[in-house]
Order: sequence, then structure tokens, then C-alpha cells
Amino acid sequence: MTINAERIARDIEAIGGFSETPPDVGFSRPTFTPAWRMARDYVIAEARQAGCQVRIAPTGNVHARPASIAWETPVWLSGSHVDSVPTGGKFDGVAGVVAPLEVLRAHPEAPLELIIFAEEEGTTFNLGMLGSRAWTGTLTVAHLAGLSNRDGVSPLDAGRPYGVDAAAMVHERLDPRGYRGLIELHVEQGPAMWKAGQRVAVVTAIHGRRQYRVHLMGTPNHAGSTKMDDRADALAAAAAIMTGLEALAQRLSSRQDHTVITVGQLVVLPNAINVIPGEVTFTIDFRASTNAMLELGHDGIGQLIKAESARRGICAEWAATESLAAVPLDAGLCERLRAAARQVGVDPLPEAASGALHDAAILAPLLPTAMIFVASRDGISHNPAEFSRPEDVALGAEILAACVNGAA
Ligand code: HGY
Ligand code: MN
Ligand code: MN
Repeated sequence: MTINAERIARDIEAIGGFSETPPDVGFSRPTFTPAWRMARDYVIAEARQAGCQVRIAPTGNVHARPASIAWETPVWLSGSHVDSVPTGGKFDGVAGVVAPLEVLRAHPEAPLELIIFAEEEGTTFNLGMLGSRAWTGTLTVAHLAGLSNRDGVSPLDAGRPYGVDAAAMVHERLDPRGYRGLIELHVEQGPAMWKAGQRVAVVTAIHGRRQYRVHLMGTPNHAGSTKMDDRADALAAAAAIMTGLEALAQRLSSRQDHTVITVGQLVVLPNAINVIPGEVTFTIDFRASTNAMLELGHDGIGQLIKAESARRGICAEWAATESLAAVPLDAGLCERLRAAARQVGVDPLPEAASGALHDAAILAPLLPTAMIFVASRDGISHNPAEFSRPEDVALGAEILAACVNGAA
């Protein structure tokens, strides 16, 4: 059996059908929900059908490898996530799960373990890559216990019906001796490859990320009887900070390309038409390709919040909720992917850097890690219009197969 683009397309469509929202609104699959379980169980059933043994780990991650290969035998690891952002696309994460699945169908004895990482996006419990961080031990059970989803439930409690086990989790640590390396296939989520007519690429680095939660406290007051000079308007302060962040990102981006800042979440209290907002909470997502730029931007963000809130008599609190360094990926494994690409007729294999974060960034310090990118139509992602050609995902799977089956 060879790698088959139609089977890959069928998998992506099937998993896309497991969503809390209809396709025209977008694909919504928060971790540890019925929609997520259906996607996970679809992959488990297909992996078993392909002759795999399957293990649901106490981290909530799912592992599948050929039944003929003992769990103790070192093999290659490949996988991604099936959780999604709210009303996102159907290729983000899913492409990186169905590609190794298809490799295991076409090569039932491949020295390859498929993994589904739990909660990569961070939009379910307000912190990303929980499954990979729990597995590498860079996230403690106590930290997980302090997180909560839209129902106020922690990933430990929400995950229990899905195999999460806090007590067992501490014994479930990635042992680098158990794997030859991690190769994560993912859609690019940016326009560069599509514009350049590149179908696949090897990813040589992943940008770093700092995330923050900002809380501004002003004075709720009457919208009619309070003159402009007498206001401490938390939302006006937030708006000024946000336009300042956009200008900061543009300045930093002119010094180092692809430096980006996003405010994605905003809560206004009391959120009433005739009340001056007294309290605002918003998030900041800051990315850059070097750690020096992450430091520079971090300082700039703090100075901006301090200055703008002081100018308006607003009390400001902010805290970093995440700090991830920029990660170079393994040069040797990237070279192995280039050789695998040559074997399947892609020569040279284009190169890319990832502005998006991936579980690969969490495992890279422990395992030789590299990524394969597949072009995204017009670079659209985290959006129901997200699209990649199944034949490009299949080409990525062929490179993955040649890499893991290759000699040495
Ligand atoms: O935010 C990201 O970079 C990824 O989509 N989780
Ligand atoms: Mn992703
Ligand atoms: Mn994503």
C-alpha cells in the first residue's frame, strides 16, 4: 500500500466533522470535550485498523505504534494535535496527525510512533501545549491544577474521563533514549510557501513566544454626567495601550522581520452601554525569532502599559503567563529530511521558520526534532477558510516515510 492523498483527505474531512460549531462558522474542538474525544477515537480506531497498539497516557496524550514493535524499542516519533482554536480551521494540527497515521497504514512495520498531544492550542485552559509539557515535565501537576476551562474545571479534572491521571503523570516522563527523534508535520499557517509555489518545506527554527494577561482598573462611572476630565476609563486606557502595542510591533518588525504582537482576548466590566468601563482584562501574545528581540519587546510592553495607565490615572497589573524561547531545530534531522525529500523527488527541499508555536518546540530540548511544513492556501489559518492540498499533505507524509524508514 502506498501513501494515499484520498485517504488523507477522508481523514481530514472525518475529523473536521467532530466540531462544536458548524463548518461555515468554523471548527471548534476544545480538549477533553465530546468533539475532541470523537476526533481522538477516530484516530485510535484508524491506527488499530492499521495494525497499531494504542496507549492513552496519564498526560492525556495518545501513543500508537505497530503492534509488532515493543513499547521499549526506540523508534521515531511523529504527531501533532486535534484540539483547535474556537472556530478555527480543519488542517491545523490534524494534518500532522493524519500524515503519520497514513505512513503507518502504508508501512505497517515502520519504526514510527504516532502521538496526539493534548491541548496544544492553549485556548481551552489558557495555556498551550499542556500534553507535551506534562510529558517533558516542564509543567507540574500543581500548575495544571491551577488552570481552568470555560466551565472552571482544571485539565486534571476535565481530563480524568479521557485518561488523565495526576498521580501517574509524574511517572510518565519522556525518556529521550526511547526515541530517535520527533518529526512534526504541520501546515505553514503563513503565506510564504503558497506565494512561492512551494508544496513542502523543512522547518529549521520555531519563533519564541511571550504571553501576558493585563488587568486595568479605573473607575466605573456615569456615561452622561461624568465630564471627560473627570474620568478614569479603563477601556480608553486599554485602547491606547493596544494601538501602542501595534506601533511597537511595527517598529520592532522593521528591525527584525516577523516580530508580532496580538491582543486576542478582551473582557470589559461592567460592559454596559451607559457605564464608563471600570475594569478591563486583556491578553497579549508576542512572538519573535530571537531571544534578544523577545527581551527587547518584553521591556517595551512593560514601559507602554506603565506609561499609558499612569497618564490616565489607571491602576495596571500585568503578568507573563508564558515565556518560550526561540528554538533552533536539529540540523542533523533537517538534513535527514532533505535526503528523504530527494528520495521522493523534492530537490531542493525549501526551508522555512515557524512563526507559530508547536509541540515540537517543547520536545526539541530533549530529542532531535524537526518539522515538515505543508503550504497553506493564501496563508490563512485559525479560520474556517484554512486549506492545504491533500496531495501536499501526502507528499509531506512520503518524506516522513522515507525519513523514518531510511537507513542509519
Ligand atoms: O499559537 C500558536 O502558535 C499555535 O497555533 N498554537
Ligand atoms: Mn497547530
Ligand atoms: Mn493553531
